[in-house]
Amino acid sequence: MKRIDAERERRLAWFREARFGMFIHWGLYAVPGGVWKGRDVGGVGEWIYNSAQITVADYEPLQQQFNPVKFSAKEWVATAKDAGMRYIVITSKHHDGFCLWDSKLTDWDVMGTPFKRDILKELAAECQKQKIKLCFYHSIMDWHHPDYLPRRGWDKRPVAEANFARYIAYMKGQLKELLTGYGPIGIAWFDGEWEGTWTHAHGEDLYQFVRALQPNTIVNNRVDKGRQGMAGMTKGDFAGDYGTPEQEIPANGFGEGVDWESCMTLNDTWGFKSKDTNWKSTETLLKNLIDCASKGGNYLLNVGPTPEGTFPQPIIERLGMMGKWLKAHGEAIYGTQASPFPKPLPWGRVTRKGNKLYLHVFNTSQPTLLLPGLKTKVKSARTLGKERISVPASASPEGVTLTLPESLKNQPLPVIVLELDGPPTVEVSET
Ligand code: JFZ
Repeated sequence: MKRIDAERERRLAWFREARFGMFIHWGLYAVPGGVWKGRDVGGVGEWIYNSAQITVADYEPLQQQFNPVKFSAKEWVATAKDAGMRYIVITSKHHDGFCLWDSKLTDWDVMGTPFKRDILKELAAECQKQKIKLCFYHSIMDWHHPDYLPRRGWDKRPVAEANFARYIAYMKGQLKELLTGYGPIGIAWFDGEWEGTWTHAHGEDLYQFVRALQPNTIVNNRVDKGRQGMAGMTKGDFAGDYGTPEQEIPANGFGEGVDWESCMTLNDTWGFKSKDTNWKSTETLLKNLIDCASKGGNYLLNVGPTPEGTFPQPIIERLGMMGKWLKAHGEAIYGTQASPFPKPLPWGRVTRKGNKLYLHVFNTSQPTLLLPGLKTKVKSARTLGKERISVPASASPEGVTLTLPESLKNQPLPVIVLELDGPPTVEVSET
């Protein structure tokens, strides 16, 4: 039985409509950019404190080196908007505990750097101006705070005085700053919940705490203990509004009412790494976005800005091209529902809006496309775009077969719009 929760439907409406967001991992780790004492440290950039087993005393001087003079909230937000992204999730605080805003509760923040500007304030103002949702990633795990437990093995600061309850009070105080001083916040995106000190009771409490401060804020499932590994979905009765697959897209959707968002990197790191040039192609990125939408989920694509405060050029190029595709094909992404076919089709992906199906053709080299088991009558089939080329369709016991127009053969990721006589009915054959 599906629980119909009108409040939840209303609160998640923008998230379902959006389909595409920008993740930003930015902090002190951008300064070493994956290199510590001349050594290329393995792993993701934002984990360098952990991967290179740096002590707090050796990590702290990075604060004096953080001076991103080229940072422009206006440009960042414009880049996200032009890419067709509908929300931004930025690290207010990552695992190293460093805060990108002016926090009254610590000096381990951006005001203690030579830059001395409240980055989140500037972004909040720009997001409101350019009409895009601002969201915060906030790490529960904190390698820097003296009250956080457990300590890393090489961290020799005495633990006797550490008090985890006091750490939670600190974290809540900071969330209060973030949820009361920066306008409407779309999502509170928690992380680091896997640590042994964090319990289900903590998760429930933190979820309610956020909802009480901003009733419309969506909270991801990493607030609590229900997430099942990298696949990211919650099993059991745990807090959190949606699932968070990481670096993967589920094989199939989960049906209506189960919300999720796959977060993925553009290269192989979240936080900036100077030597990581393994950029995914625009085609791959767009296919990922389409794949997520076809399964009823969102795509949260990560950017790791440089220590100067800019987006690496390969990112700008790819986001620009994605935006171009979305300008022409956005109708087939935003506000769509999952495909009515239970599994991805071999030639591409399908999204749906009411009685319309959008066929995203990944493989344009085959002469026909089969929509297996589709029983609803096709009223019209045309390409999405100015030309509106008509596409021949014929029904058979197997389903509906479309003949791919010659002109689509060398187009990157074309979309065909089917108008059906009613809501799609798909008969699944058991094989
Ligand atoms: C987490 C962070 O540690 C990482 O730095 C980044 O912010 C990413 C979006 O989220 O990464 C994880 C989280 C969970 C697992 C692995 C990496 N896990 O459950 O195996």
